[in-house]
Formats: sequence, structure tokens, C-alpha cells
Amino acid sequence: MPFRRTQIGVQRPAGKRRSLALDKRDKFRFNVLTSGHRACSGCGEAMAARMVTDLIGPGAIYINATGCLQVFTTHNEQSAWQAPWLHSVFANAAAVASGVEAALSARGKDTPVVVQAGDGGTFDIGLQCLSGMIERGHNVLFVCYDNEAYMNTGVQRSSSTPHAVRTTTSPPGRLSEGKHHLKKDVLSIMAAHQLPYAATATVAYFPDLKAKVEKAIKIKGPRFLQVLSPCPLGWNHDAAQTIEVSRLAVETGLFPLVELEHGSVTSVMRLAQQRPIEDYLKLQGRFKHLFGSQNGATEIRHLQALADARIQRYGLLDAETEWTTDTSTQVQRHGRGGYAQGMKRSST
Ligand SMILES: Cc1ncc(C[n+]2csc(CCOP(=O)(O)OP(=O)(O)O)c2C)c(N)n1
Ligand code: SF4
Ligand SMILES: [Mg+2]
Repeated sequence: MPFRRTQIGVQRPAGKRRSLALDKRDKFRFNVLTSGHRACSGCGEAMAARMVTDLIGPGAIYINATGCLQVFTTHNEQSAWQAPWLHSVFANAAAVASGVEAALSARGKDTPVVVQAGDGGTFDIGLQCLSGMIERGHNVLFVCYDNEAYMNTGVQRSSSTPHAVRTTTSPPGRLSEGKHHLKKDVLSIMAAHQLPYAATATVAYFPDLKAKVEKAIKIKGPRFLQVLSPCPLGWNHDAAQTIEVSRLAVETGLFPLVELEHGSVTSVMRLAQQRPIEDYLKLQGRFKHLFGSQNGATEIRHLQALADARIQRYGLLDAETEWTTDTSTQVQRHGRGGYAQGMKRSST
């Protein structure tokens, strides 16, 4: 009997298509990103995308840049998406979303338009389209699932990859301790556009992520959400520790959870205490080469200094926080091995 393959995990006889309305009524079982897709086990991006899209719901139009999320959810004639979903090319998701939003607007509709992209599709190849979308004021929510490398094509470094990380294109060896360059501060680039809303979130803090998605979806105009999404394959951590790794990124100060409105910081998640950076690094094979050598120890100190500088910048340990957009509090790296300032740990 011929089968219609429209939804992953469900093969039904042609002509007997399960109604989406039926799924939506069963609110305890309905997921915009449904089960049966091909993500690796413990994939932080799959978790993040399920959380975000379930909070927004099936009434939005989703535009997906090329990347792991697109590939593992739409394998050859199948789709795990139970909502209108469009695949753009790697670079132009924000431009496609701009067109979708303009067309909807011309027809008097305010259907939410949501972009989903990896860090490569956001920080690197998608950046100019994203910048244009924001500058033109399109009513679009752009969600970046930041797993800090080009995972879909085999873990190549991106401008989101932190320094000293092992990737297939930044292998540690005699002359190097992994990636030479710092992770790009994409949130500050967004802030420079003075867009209505920008925030960071991660899978370990669901209530925080929920509040931010719910807020973002209500705001009009361009909005940006950067969701740190650990990748067991590329980060080389235990698939059961995705949430722990995500939590430690926040607790060490490396990935602050913040909100910005019109370019200014409006809220931060404060830390009760700062965890040492080693607690985060030692769970991940991508940092393994740093342990046991003098050069590696230097890079660990650099990573600690970065975390300290972010804590200081956003006042994450202060009872009374004064936020600053002064980038001089950031650690600046000049060439290989040298940092101009911020090398001292303020606290651990
Ligand atoms: C113009 C162009 N260059 C390269 C590729 C190959 N490519 C597809 S996905 C991808 C990496 C995606 O990385 P990211 O956006 O971080 O998403 P992830 O897979 O990590 O979730 C690359 C290099 C492409 N599809 N188009
Ligand atoms: S490679 Fe990483 S991002 Fe891609 S599906 Fe696997 S765990 Fe998820
Ligand atoms: Mg990526």
C-alpha cells in the first residue's frame, strides 16, 4: 500500500492524512517540533527549538536557515514540523523572513514570523541579512541556536566558537591551543542596532527562556534571541549532561543571561556565586587539550578572565547592578597569546 510521508514518525495510508486540528486539541501531546526527527541524543539545539516553538505555537510562520535543525527535522520528503515552515538558504533567512512579513503586512495580517538559525547562519554568513532586517524594522523574531560551531557540516569553527576550542578547523597541536580568536559578541552588534528587544537564554533555565520568548513574541518590530545550545557531538560532552553544561556556562559567567531594550540592558540574571571556569571546561572534550600543559593553563586563565569580565560588565554578582555598555571592561585579545587587560580574576 502506498504511504504518504509527510510527518516524521507517522506513516499513514495515502489519503488518510491525520488532521493538524486534532493534534492541536490534544494540548498535552502536541509539539510544533514533533518526535521522530534525527537529532543526536542530548542535542541542545533540538531541546531549545522544541521549547521555543512550543511557546510560540503552530500559528506562526517559521523560516529556517540551513543547518543542523533544518537537516535533522526535514529528512527527505519528511518533516517534523507541525506548523508552516520554510527552508531558506544558509545566508538569507532574515531576508526571506522580511519578504514573508512584508507580504503578510500588505494583506493586513499580523501572523508572527520567526527565523531559526544556527550561529553560522547568524554571526557569520547571515549577519548582513539580519542587520538589514533589523535596520528596516521588520516585525520578525530572529532566534539563534548558538552551538558555537558549524555542526551540520562536521564541527568547523565559526566566529561564535570561543577561543582555545578544538574544532576540525582549529585543531590543537604544536603551534596552537585550538581556535586563536575570541567569540564574537553578537549581542553587542544587535544592541548597536537599538532594536526593540534582544536577549540571551539557554536550555538549563526554562522559566527564564519562557519569559523571554513570551515577551519577545508580543513586542512589535525586529527582535533577537540568542539561545546557547550545547552540542554533545561538537562539544564532546556526555549526552546526558547537556543541561548541566548549559547551566555551568551561566554559573561561570561565560554566558550571561540578559535582556536589552532599544540597545540598553534592562535585566540580568544575577548569580548567587561564581563557579570556576574549570568546572565548565572539564565536562567537554573540546577543551581537553588545555589540561596538563603550561600553554593550556594560560588559555584556561584567559577563559577565566573573559568570564570575570562579563560578570563585571553586567554586574552579575552585585546586589545593586549598574549596567555599562563600555566595552573597555571586556577582555581584548591582541594576536596570539596576548591580552591587553582584564586578566585578573575578580572572584571565583
Ligand atoms: C553558501 C553556503 N555555504 C556553505 C554551506 C554548507 N553549510 C550548510 S549548514 C552549514 C553550517 C551550519 O552551521 P550553523 O549555522 O552554526 O548551524 P548548526 O549546524 O551548527 O546548527 C554549512 C557550512 C551552505 N549550505 N551554503
Ligand atoms: S551535531 Fe550537535 S547540533 Fe547537530 S544534531 Fe547533533 S547534537 Fe544537535
Ligand atoms: Mg552552529
